[in-house]
Amino acid sequence: MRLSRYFLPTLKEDPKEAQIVSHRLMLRAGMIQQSSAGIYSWLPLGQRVLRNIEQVVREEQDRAGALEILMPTLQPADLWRESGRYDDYGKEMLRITDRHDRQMLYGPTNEEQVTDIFRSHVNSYKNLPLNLYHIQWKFRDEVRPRFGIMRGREFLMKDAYSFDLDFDGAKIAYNNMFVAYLKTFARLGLKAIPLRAATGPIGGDLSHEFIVLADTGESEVFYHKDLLSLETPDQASYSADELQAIVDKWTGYYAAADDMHDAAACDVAADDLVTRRGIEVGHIFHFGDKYSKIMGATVAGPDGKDVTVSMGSYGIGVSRLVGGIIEASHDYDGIIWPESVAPFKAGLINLKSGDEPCDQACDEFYGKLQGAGVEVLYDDTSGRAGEKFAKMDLIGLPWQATIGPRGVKSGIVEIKNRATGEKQELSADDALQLLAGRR
Ligand code: 5CA
Repeated sequence: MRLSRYFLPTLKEDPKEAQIVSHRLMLRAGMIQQSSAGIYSWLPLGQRVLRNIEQVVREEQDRAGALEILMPTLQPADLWRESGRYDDYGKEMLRITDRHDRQMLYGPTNEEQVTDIFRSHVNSYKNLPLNLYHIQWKFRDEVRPRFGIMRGREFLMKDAYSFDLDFDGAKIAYNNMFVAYLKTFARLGLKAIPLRAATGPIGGDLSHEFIVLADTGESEVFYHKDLLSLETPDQASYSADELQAIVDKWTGYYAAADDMHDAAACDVAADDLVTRRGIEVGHIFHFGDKYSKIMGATVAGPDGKDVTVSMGSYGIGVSRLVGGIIEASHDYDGIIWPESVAPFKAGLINLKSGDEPCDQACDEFYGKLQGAGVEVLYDDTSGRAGEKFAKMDLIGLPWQATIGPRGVKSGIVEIKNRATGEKQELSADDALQLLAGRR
């Protein structure tokens, strides 16, 4: 992509409304634009990152055996009356009346909707276990939307819902998602810690939050320091016993957010207990028959008798993760994207646009990168060199390739690694090999 053709409305100054670094950098890097409180448009660069995160989340859900569906954003109020949550949800729910005076709502979550799908089509234990997920916009009329997309009113969530015959099956489904989450966050370049959590309006008795450490996180967390050095599971699939062993290992260390932390009950030695702040990027719940019972989601069991299914739900804050990753990975100059989610793998800087030999060398190198399948943003504009470097650092592409009059003469491309700052001068061919990941 040529920058001269792109839409990248970067800002030189820090926007006043942004209190935390990720919000500031997302606005400065031209990723988002506020529409109204807690509601944002995603501009091209932001949209690419959002898509990439969504794709990693999707691949790990698919790999874990969950099936992707897409449920609507607008739901009928009647479904929520059945579960009893229409009144309970209170002011956070955005209620809408259609032209026929039917009451609707913009979904804050989808337990009722998915239970309705399940009860309409699944009749036998033979169709279990089943896990259905979607990646869809949610709306919660938060009292205090803040920190940009971190606590939005409209936000993108991956929510999965598992259906099992009994608690033992549901526990395997829960563990399966727990392990999928560890893999997902690791692929996003994050160290996520699972904490035992309160269940809030979703309900149920078994729940974990996954938090990413960041000074700007909304909750205070307390955890055993060894949790951070546990290895992420990497096998494609695990047996039920293996899943349980992994979950036991990760939950064997003390870890709690402020609402669950009990200093008196915490037996971790003071030297081993770390207190930091964290951002909740995922939350999983086992709530058994809370919705299936009241909404009549049953299947015929092996003996022919009706069994109320046991359910869980599993959320990931896809749009929040954009901010979470920036909080975890930035420096004074801007964002440092992990390759797995970077909007482009590399930036190409033409130090002297308009100078024929420079333009020619850059155009040629750009063509080769494209030919090798490297996603590249080519700064072919007439800006000053300093501005171009600052912009590339700000938007945080993992690699920067620079070609200027000096390099053109000697056939040299300067390559910079954004994360380490390390620079090397390479021949165009070697630079191509490096950016194409072949060396
Ligand atoms: N139904 C369950 C799981 S599918 C559920 O709604 N869980 S949740 O309320 O914990 O939300 C799941 C995830 O969505 C959270 O872990 C968080 O990462 C993200 N999230 C929740 N509220 C917001 C918000 N206002 N802005 C951005 N992300 C949010």
